[in-house]
Amino acid sequence: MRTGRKTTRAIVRTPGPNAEIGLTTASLGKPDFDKLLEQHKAYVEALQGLGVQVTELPHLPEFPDAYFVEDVAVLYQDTVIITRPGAESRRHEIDHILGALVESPEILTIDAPGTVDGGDVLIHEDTAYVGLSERTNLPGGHQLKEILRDHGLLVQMVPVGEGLHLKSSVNSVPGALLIAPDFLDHPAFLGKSKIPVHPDEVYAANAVTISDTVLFPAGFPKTARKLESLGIALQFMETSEIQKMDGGLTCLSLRFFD
Ligand code: CIR
Repeated sequence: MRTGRKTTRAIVRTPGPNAEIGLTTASLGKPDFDKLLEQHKAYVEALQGLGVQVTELPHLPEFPDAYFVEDVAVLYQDTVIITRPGAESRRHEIDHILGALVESPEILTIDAPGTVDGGDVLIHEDTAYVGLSERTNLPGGHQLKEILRDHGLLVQMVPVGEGLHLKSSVNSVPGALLIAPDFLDHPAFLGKSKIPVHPDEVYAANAVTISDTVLFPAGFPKTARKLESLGIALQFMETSEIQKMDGGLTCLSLRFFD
């Protein structure tokens, strides 16, 4: 199945040995650093294997969560919106991403008192869904709404409730939204084609589409079978160490499309 959106370029950041002191609500134990590096490397190789030009930034000793690079910017066409991350400990990660984005024709910012994490922003077809969460507040959501509306997108606000970010629960796959059961009936998604993840496999909603292939977390066979039966190509990624830090496959990269 084709999406028509080719992923051309991505920015990632290598995790550092300080990853274990990052923020997390998961009770899955500390990540094994070597394994985390291995899983991250496999992710980068998967992107490259799918024809994506990857810029890999070095780890930041003072910011243990900075490899969740998606949270510091929202990319749409030629516009970059530098966010204002909701967690105080992550706020200054933005100072270290600008260098990789300076060539973008338009760079905008989210300003105080607004907060936005990129993990709360999902662009699917003609609509931007903005999750209101513990990280993205209403003032931040409104600033983003104005910007994205000016860029021709419809914007829908979605209260996130449980879960860290909107994209912990809803993501774009070819032809549909891959969506956790709790979000299925939300009016924001009315009329959209939806593929529910199996109720036992809610983490599997955090999958990322690269051109026409979905990078999909290994270990969620019921949802995987459903996607494959619909003709969606999956590439399985190990995510055990990333999960321990509340992360998923979307948050490991900032992605540009043609
Ligand atoms: C955090 O709590 O900020 C990180 N430990 C995990 C961020 C995951 N980001 C994402 O899902 N977009």
